[in-house]
Amino acid sequence: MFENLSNRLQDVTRKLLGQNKLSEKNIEDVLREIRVAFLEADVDYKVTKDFVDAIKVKALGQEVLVSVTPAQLVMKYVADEITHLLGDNISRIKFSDNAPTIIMMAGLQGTGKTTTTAKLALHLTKEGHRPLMVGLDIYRPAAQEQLKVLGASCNIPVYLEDSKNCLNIAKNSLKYARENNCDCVLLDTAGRLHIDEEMMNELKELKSGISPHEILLVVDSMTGQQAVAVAKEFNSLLGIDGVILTKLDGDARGGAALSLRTVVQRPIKFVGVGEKLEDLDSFYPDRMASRIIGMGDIFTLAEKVEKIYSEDEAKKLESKIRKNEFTLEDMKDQFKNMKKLGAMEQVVKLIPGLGSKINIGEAEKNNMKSMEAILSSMTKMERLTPRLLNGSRRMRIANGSGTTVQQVNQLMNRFDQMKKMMKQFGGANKFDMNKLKAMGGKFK
Ligand SMILES: Nc1nc2c(ncn2[C@@H]2O[C@H](COP(=O)(O)OP(=O)(O)OP(=O)(O)O)[C@@H](O)[C@H]2O)c(=O)[nH]1
Ligand SMILES: [Mg+2]
Repeated sequence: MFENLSNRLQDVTRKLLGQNKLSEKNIEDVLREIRVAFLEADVDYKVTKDFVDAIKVKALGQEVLVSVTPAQLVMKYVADEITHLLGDNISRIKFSDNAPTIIMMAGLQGTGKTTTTAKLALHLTKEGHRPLMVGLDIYRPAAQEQLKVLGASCNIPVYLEDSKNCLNIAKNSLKYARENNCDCVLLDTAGRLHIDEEMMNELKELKSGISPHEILLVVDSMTGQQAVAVAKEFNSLLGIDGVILTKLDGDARGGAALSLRTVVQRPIKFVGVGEKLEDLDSFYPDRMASRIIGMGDIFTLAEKVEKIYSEDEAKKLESKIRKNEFTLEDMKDQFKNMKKLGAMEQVVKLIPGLGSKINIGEAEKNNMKSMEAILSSMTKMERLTPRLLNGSRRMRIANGSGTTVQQVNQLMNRFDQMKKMMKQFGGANKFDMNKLKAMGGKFK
């Protein structure tokens, strides 16, 4: 999802973090790179321009803060502005006090209306609702069959009628819903290849005939700016309440997601992220933004770190990382500190560049326990001088910790990886705990 854009922005981020001071010229360079990244991602031209301008105003006008480098500040601005482009806050479905809530799905052919209708129905079921799906694609017999099969697979009732009058079917389905205690009705309408008058008239007629509480437009994320243009036209001709962006799983660019809200002035409410019925997510702009930037939630991380490390500890670790003197003894301390943090996976997910890649399951948690046991079975001398750990010592440690030599070797590999990663993040000014803490405190 959004890999291309994400990779480009991560390159910018890495360059930024490596800089201690930013001049006007540097800022211009960074902004140019962001601009190219956005345009390559098929973000709307005006949206891109306004975005870059907004960052520029903030970056040039920034106050000099002792605790944060200008580069880190710019990064924070980029994250904030992307969140803003995506819509700031989550936008939910509005339910009517008078059941059933009527949700009308609209969109061009093949965008995923029927699949998404079923996905949304399943989602609502999980929230305790009792949805009814209604087949209004009366032109293709296969369309009705598709909905029926989907309904059967997730045990959600489907209302179908052999009639050529959409409005009548819709009205009858509302009656059916009331009689059968369904509190929301999802109307799966027919799609067309292009926006044509016939389709719009049918949708308008439905709109005025049954007054849906939500008109959700389904658009295919992979079609980029075309999706945005379609949404704009639907909104001006019909009026829509929100957008469901499908096929995000196949969209490496993300231009539609980033342009939609600004161009169409309507929120993205859900995103389709796969073909399975479970593959529908509520759309959280902030989470999506940190995913796009690929930096994890660096600010929350800073806050958590602050709670755990005393100022002295942080300074000591920082200087060790910088001098590349990180030992197994420090790793042991880290395990201790991580335990204090409670849920490990939450912390790991916050680490820039790792967040999306790591998922800690039960097996991994047990693995962590074994690693701690292994570290405790080493002598302090061994922890401080890892190269002492030859075969016979590893055997002794495995026996002492109730693990195997293979597990001891795995831990040593992991230690090497950690060292490498820290070297990467730990060059001058890149891993400054105090600065991270300051950012967390100021901008949360
Ligand atoms: N990968 C992926 N595929 C999706 C997603 N949403 C829908 N699809 C696929 O897109 C194709 C078209 O989906 P439909 O639900 O039939 O589309 P439609 O808009 O109802 O199409 P018409 O009724 O012909 O207008 C199907 O093969 C779906 O499995 C998604 O989020 N990700
Ligand atoms: Mg369909």
